Amino acid sequence: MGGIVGKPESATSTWMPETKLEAKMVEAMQRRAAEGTALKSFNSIILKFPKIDDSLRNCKAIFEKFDEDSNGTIDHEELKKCFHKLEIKFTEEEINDLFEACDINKDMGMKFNEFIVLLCLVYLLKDDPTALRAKSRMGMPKLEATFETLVDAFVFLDKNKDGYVSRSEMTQAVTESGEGSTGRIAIKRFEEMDWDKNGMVNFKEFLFAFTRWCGVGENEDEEEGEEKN
Ligand SMILES: [Ca+2]
Ligand SMILES: [Ca+2]
Ligand SMILES: [Ca+2]
Repeated sequence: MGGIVGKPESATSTWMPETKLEAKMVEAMQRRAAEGTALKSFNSIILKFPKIDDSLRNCKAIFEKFDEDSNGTIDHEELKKCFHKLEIKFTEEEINDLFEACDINKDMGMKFNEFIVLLCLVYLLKDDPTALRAKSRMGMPKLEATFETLVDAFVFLDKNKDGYVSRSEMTQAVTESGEGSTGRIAIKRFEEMDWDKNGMVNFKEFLFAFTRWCGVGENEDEEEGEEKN
């Protein structure tokens, strides 16, 4: 890698969300950040990887349930029914925005990895502090515990609580934990996460990175043009 050195980046500058959905994501993340994080070190995130991995894989059954015609993709109609069954209330516009944001290969459908990211975003967006925090929101308590861990990890990394993880925040998190070689891997992972190479990682990018690290979606028929460094 290279050519990223001269990019202006500071922990104090505010990053403007580009879409309404992203603005809502950032808002929800900041609300969540105000409650703090249970994670104490970068290493504690790494230690949770295997459990997250397991849980995301088990999510396949949920995916298959909502992929009614079993074509390996959840289309718009199937997604609407899925939300209806989970009693998740979204406006038509919100569903469209979510769908578009998560349909990264632009095939007008939710593949398994895209679906996981979508569910986790739903989990974050429907995190209404005035309502059922303790109660399972989507009727999938195990999966929600995993989503909570992912949100927690993001909150831990987002030191200035602006809803984005910058490269310097990633470095800070790693340095604080005093981890040398793990740290270098972490920075490399950051580069992997930062798809549009703007020096900032939002929650969606973070989630997609997780699904790739866990190998979810690797056996899809269409490979996502994996970058090799
Ligand atoms: Ca389908
Ligand atoms: Ca897709
Ligand atoms: Ca930040």
